[in-house]
Amino acid sequence: MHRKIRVLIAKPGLDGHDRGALVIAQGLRDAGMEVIYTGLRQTPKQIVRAALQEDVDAVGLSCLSGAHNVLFPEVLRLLREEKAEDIIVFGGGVIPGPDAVSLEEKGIRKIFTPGTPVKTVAAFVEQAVLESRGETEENALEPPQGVDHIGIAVRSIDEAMTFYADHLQLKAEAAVEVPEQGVKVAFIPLGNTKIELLEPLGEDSPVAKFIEKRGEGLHHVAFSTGGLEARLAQLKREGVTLLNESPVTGAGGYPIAFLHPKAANGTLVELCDPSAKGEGVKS
Ligand code: CMX
Repeated sequence: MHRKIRVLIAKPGLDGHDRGALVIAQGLRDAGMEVIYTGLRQTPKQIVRAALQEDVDAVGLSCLSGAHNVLFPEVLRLLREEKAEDIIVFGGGVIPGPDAVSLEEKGIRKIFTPGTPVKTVAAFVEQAVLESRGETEENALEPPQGVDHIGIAVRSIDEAMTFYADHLQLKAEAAVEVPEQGVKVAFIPLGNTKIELLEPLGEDSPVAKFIEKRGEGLHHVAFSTGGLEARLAQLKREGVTLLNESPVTGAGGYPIAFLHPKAANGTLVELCDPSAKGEGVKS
């Protein structure tokens, strides 16, 4: 069994606002971690001493005073001095984008900006700690390998094909019907990706409703990724809403799953695993 993850949440410097720090502390506790909170106005030295005494796996620094560029690297320096650089340090607060990049370059593992869901922070800490202990599956969080296809909703595949064939000299593969999803689909191979034309099978089809509401056009982007089930479980832990809790078979014969478009600024994202073609999905 894994040893419980221990995290120190610390407020370096002079600002007196700790609501964010307390919310994160509670969120990490809810995720099953042991959390110690330093209280306000700690020096980097006090924070590092507490981290060592409490034998924590990670330190979360919260700073709203604008002194993050000095205080955060100082915590890293003191941890190195104590040969405790294996402790993961992450941060949050009012931190401008360029500062976040520079702090991450200096060794802060991740800077979270206001509005980040607490579950995202918890999932990050869990992943980073388990990785540093060698307790995670390798490659669990590899980025997607590419865009498998781009889905375009059209009223008629035949009519839409005149543009792709006559003007772009592209050819579609034979259309297939996916009655469970209410669509007829034609893939147009294009370099290392594909265009997927989606034609509704009837008025109740989700694609018919999409066209009625928004007109024909870009419907979804599909990223190819291995380990689809593990990735969906991870996304769920991170607080991302899934439209498919587990994979279903897509038009290409491989497992796919849709995420709620609010996860990606209004774009419907599909994750798919072409390498699992023909293996079927667990029911
Ligand atoms: N773009 C942006 N937003 C979209 C969207 C799209 N293409 N499709 C749906 N949404 C929004 C809805 O408006 C809704 O928003 P709210 O929650 O704010 O109301 C939300 O996403 C959920 O949509 P829903 O229709 O209520 O949810 P369902 O779980 O019933 O269905 C989905 C979701 C995406 C599967 C369905 O709408 C759909 O498009 N089905 C067709 C899937 C398809 O293209 N299959 C082809 C084969 C797949 C392949 O192999 O590529």
